[in-house]
Amino acid sequence: MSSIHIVRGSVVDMATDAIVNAANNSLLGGGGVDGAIHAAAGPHLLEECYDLGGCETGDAKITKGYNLKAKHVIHTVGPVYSETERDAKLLSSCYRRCMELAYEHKLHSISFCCISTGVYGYPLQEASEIAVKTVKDWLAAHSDADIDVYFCCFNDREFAVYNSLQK
Ligand code: AR6
Repeated sequence: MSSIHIVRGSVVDMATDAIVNAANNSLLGGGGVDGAIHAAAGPHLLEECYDLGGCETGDAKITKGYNLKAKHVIHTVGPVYSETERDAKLLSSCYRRCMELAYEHKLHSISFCCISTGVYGYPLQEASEIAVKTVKDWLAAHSDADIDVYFCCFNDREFAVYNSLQK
């Protein structure tokens, strides 16, 4: 039986089977949550990322978690907000691909940060609606899945927006 939770805190600290990194196409680190995850995981994460050969926008790739509390990191690349129809498709694809990877690897818990809503400029309200709808739809289509999903809100604004969606 799967479940969805909204929590206030950093995805970096989550002791779930996987945490989701909002990465860039190189998968070789960056700022924001990407920098924080690599700093906490240690240098072996970057070594594994070198062998992945990057990642397309809307896709995701999985690595080990190294020094993190999480066993795995699922690296996904959200769209840079462009005010075109592609944005929503690509962002939705990120969430779907992360859920697929979690399922394929038989993981039972996954923590998402708010992909694309920082440096990549995706408006938080729109992005949060896509995040929650995509995950709900995916879980509805996979009733055999047993995955607890955590949406990690790094600041008060994210937490308020995600909580307002539940009503
Ligand atoms: N710890 C935890 N969460 C954070 C942190 C942190 N230190 N910093 C930001 N967040 P962002 P994006 C949350 O900007 O918009 C990187 O350089 C933030 O509140 O990290 O997808 C990559 O390499 C938000 O919920 O990612 C890419 O180049 C979420 O993390 C680019 O930024 C995503 O914000 C990706 O931009």
